Amino acid sequence: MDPLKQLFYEKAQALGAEVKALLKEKGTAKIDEVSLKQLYGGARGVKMMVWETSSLDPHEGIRFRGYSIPQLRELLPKGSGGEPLPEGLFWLMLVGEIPSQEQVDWLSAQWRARSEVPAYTLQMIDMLPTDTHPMVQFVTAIASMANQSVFAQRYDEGLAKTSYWDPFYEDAMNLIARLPHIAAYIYRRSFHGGKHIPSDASLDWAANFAHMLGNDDPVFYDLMRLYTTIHSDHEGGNASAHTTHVVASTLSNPYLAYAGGMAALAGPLHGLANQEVIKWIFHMLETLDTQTPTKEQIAEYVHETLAKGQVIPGYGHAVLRRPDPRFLAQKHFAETHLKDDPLVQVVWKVFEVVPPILQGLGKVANPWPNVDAHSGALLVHYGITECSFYTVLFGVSRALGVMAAQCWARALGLPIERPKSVTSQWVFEQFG
Ligand code: HAX
Repeated sequence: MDPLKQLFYEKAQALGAEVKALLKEKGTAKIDEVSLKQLYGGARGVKMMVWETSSLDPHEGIRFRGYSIPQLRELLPKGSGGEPLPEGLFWLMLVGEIPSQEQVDWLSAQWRARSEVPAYTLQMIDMLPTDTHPMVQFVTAIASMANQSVFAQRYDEGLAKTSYWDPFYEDAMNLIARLPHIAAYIYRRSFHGGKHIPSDASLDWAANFAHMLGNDDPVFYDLMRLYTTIHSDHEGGNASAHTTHVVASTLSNPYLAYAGGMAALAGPLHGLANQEVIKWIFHMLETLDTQTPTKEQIAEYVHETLAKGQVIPGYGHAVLRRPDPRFLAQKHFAETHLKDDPLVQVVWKVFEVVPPILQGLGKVANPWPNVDAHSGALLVHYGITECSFYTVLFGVSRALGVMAAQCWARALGLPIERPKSVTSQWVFEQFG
């Protein structure tokens, strides 16, 4: 058994035994109540799922196994430019321990060894019209690999429930290893005439992804390391994670589960917001006919957007009640590497203008920027100008957390997810 799998197995056995004992003793203890507002309001705040890899505090932001993003930037093994290696975060999320450089190097090599995408998947991508939205190509490509699922094959042969976690881990590792290659393939065929760039075996997972996209600037390598670290997980309730969790709970194979999650990420209220932000900014600059709008001009444009009944993309959050630490991490990166970039400066000005306006509406629970408010400007600076691709980048990263969490779901033997629904008639009978 490989060293990461062995460590995961030991940790999972130990926690599994503790959970079993707790459920036996206190299984009927109440942890939450549900209000009518939550019933009709997207189940905000309802505690109904176990997710081991990260936890989101409304005021502090995301913590991965208890570590904040600034702590991860300090403690995880780093790439050449000083940003954390996403390999280290995956290790941390899976087994709860900060890995050594040697362990991270082992994981980079593992993913390299597992990275070959089936030829038929690439051919299938090539069958789609080149103007197919990159997220549609991404979802289709992921689903197409389902017939290579080790989990599905072993299940078919007759797999004991206590062993579900094992082939799930194999699929998770293979999927994560392949995603940058699939994403780069989609990018190069959609926007660079199908001129693909071979992988570089000397590079870590994120740097190789940057390389295959077509930019070998070491600072861009570092941006991709940071980007894929901070987008990796946001506890279990967000739509892409939750969808993956529900689909995987049916024992549908990990590729299909992740394709389902990516379909959820493709919505504009979720991951597609990174595309929408940059489109909104470019439209604003075009409408105002300037690259350096004043705060007053931005405010006027924000009011126009709201008057049309639209949301300001990149602002607001279902859980967070402060500026997203993932936004701040990207801002910090920009301050270090590209503070004079005009588009970055527009993003910062929007950050000054939007929150008080949203606050003034009196209904927006969180007027602050989320992760998607900053990423586009960074990507444009490094030549990734095609904003319809941005959610694919997010999707490559999100696999790290979601797949690690699903390894835990199988190891803990979590059952098929099946909450209770009620009709409005029932509601009125009870409360009308
Ligand atoms: N602009 C304008 N209005 C907003 C708003 C925004 N950015 N954010 C919330 N509101 C409005 C809601 O539309 C809602 O209005 P109605 O009562 O008229 O329907 C009201 O404020 C209350 O909503 P909320 O409780 O503050 O927010 P929700 O939990 O319902 O929704 C969203 C959270 C993220 C979906 C929401 O803030 C939004 O639509 N933001 C813009 C899109 C966006 O940036 N999405 C990405 C979020 C992060 C993420 O998942 N990334 O992948």
